[in-house]
Amino acid sequence: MGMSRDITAGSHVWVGDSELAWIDGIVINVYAAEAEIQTSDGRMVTKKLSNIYPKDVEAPAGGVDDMTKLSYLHEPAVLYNLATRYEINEIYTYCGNILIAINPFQALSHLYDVYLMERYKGAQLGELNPHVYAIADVAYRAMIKEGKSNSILVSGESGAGKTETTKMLMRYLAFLGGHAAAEGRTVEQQVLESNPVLEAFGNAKTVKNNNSSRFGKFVEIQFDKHGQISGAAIRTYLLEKSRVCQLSDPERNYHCFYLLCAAPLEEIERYKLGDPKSFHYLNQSNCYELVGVNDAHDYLATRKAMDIVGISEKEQEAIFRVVAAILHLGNIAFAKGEEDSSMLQDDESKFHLQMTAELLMCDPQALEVALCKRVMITPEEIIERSLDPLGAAVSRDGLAKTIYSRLFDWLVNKINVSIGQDPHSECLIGVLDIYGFESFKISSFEQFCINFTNEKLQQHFNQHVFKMEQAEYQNEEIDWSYVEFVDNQDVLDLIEKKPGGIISLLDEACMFPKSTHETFAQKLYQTFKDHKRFVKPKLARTEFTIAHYAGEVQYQSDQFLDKNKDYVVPEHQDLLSASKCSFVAGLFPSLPEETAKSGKFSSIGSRFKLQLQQLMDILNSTEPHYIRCIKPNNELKPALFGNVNVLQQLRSGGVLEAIRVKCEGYPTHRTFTEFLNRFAILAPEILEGNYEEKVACKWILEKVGLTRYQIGKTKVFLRAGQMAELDARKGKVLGESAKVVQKQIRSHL
Ligand code: AD9
Ligand code: MG
Repeated sequence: MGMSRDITAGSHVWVGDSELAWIDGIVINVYAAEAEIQTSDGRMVTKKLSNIYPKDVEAPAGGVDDMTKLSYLHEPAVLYNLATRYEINEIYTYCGNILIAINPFQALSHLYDVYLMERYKGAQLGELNPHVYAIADVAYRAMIKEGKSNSILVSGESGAGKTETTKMLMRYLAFLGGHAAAEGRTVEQQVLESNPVLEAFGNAKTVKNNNSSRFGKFVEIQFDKHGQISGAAIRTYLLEKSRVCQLSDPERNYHCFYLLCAAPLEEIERYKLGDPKSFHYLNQSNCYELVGVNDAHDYLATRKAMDIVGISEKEQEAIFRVVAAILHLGNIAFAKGEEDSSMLQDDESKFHLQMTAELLMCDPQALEVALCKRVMITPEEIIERSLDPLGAAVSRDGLAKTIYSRLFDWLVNKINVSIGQDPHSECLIGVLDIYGFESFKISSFEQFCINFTNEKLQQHFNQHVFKMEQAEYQNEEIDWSYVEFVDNQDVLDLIEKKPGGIISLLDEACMFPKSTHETFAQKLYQTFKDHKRFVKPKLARTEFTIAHYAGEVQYQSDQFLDKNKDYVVPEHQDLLSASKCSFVAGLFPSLPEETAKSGKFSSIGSRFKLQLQQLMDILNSTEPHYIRCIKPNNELKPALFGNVNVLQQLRSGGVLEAIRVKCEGYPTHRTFTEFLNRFAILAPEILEGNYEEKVACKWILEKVGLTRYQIGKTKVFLRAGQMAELDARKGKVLGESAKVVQKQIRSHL
């Protein structure tokens, strides 16, 4: 929505630009529905009036630290403000009480000094520069004062800085709620040291981030009645399993594999490891080393962190033995045997099979059978069926993925047990570090789950922003009853409604033996042919598109059925639950007879939905705070601010949506004094009378002829565009008085 009325020759404006998203310029001529503009890089362009936005010529040079201080709250103003600040390393900006954090891609150590922590302690929000510490401080104070739990939701795309931000939040909370002179392992130390442990096993280098978290995380820090940290719980979501056995250049597998290959010689020999290049699970990519990372050092650091979180020496040995076993397992290759069966490819594969069995402490023969054969149980008989080499490789990879994900879950559980929950804690601060909205050329089930998460969080966010706005209106006692609020419930229904939503239909398809992804896709097309948020792309046979709040995403349904089935092959289960190593056996507790034999699948989608609902329940019982991380460029370089890129993230992070919600109501709030300072010139007569500020403001607004504004107890509330109208009027008055002056000057000559 442009603000065409106010645009005249000489107006400073923003116009759309294919490269920069927005560029500023000056209007030269206005025609009926278009204007001719000279852009600041010297071009002449013609644009529709409806696509032209006014530029605030009175905006301060270094930008404003809170978007709500912008006179015109629109997309170009928001973008320009962030860019201006980023240029001078002001990476944090508020948008009301939301913190926007733009990744500096360089160490700004002055921003995180301990003395700064001292300064933020107890400071009012807005008193100091915007900062992560300020948000953590507000959450902590609110918790202490109101005895209510708080949460801090950190979001953003991969590489935007969520995990770094989360760690700063945790450090600051540990600083506030730590035990001053405590010795040994304190709860807060354990909480902090859980980070390197989880990162070693759950992070990997991807194209987008050298230390990308491949799982979602919610850390709940519990406090006692003195405001000291008394316990913690970590919940994780959807670890990316496929990475264990499938890599693409130039990514890496999980850090722990490379760390172990760089372990002290004694361990390397014990596990018969060596160059990472010799392992199939690592050598599918050509990337082995990371710039600035020393795997040998990190291996020891990880062991140390494990000590602190309470993982015993013996357990650590078992953990890394399992990691080594997975590497050997990956090197077992299969060749065609008799008929459709498969056999170990060569002596090398036999060696790796032997090693895998040794490390997992299970029977090598049984391992080979579990990899190459399947038992089929029919009502009449039990049949042993051979797998062909391809099937055996799939079986091997399945086993590797299962072992790894169980290992990860074990670690999370162990850390939780070891840190301990405080049963008496009444208040907590939850910190959420979760994957942001994703849209790839080929988006699959993982993106579907991730984007579902983001829809859920978006709804929570919108409701919160809306509520905060209303609270402000209520405080000022203005009428807001007609301000409408549109949210994304329709997308959520499409995905999670029971019955009938996509997840339900997927589960049905998974239970029905004859379904294929084609029949699943047909079912979706049929069911949702009239759904506003569902699109069948032209010519599509199995793809479908969802119109998410952050944009359309096309999903490829090919692997939805497989990926939704969390199914452990009973042969694998039996093999490992019989391991002589209690640690390994413990990863595979035997299942009740019935579930094991029925082959009934458990749905990842439904389980995830449940987990998400539990998360939302917790979040709903807390006072939320939001941090939106932004990745300013894809080169991961400092001082590069890509407009188009940033805008896309402001959109998918809901910042623009929050602004839309604000714009539905009264996006501009000004105290009476601020308002008069800017606009008294529109009614100079009020300067003569001795009017009350409120009356004076009203006088001006009436004189200008604005209508739908509101006057509160201390502030003027303007609808979108009204500030620009007032400025335009002011410009005219100034122009006229300038003309008068010029005339006078001329007549004097
Ligand atoms: V992912 O979704 O887990 O792939 P994150 O978590 O959003 O992603 P991360 O926190 O890992 O991103 O940040 C990526 C990199 O940006 C870090 O490894 C740092 O090199 C860099 N970074 C992020 N935030 C800061 C910061 N405040 N100061 C300096 C930063 N560097
Ligand atoms: Mg991360």
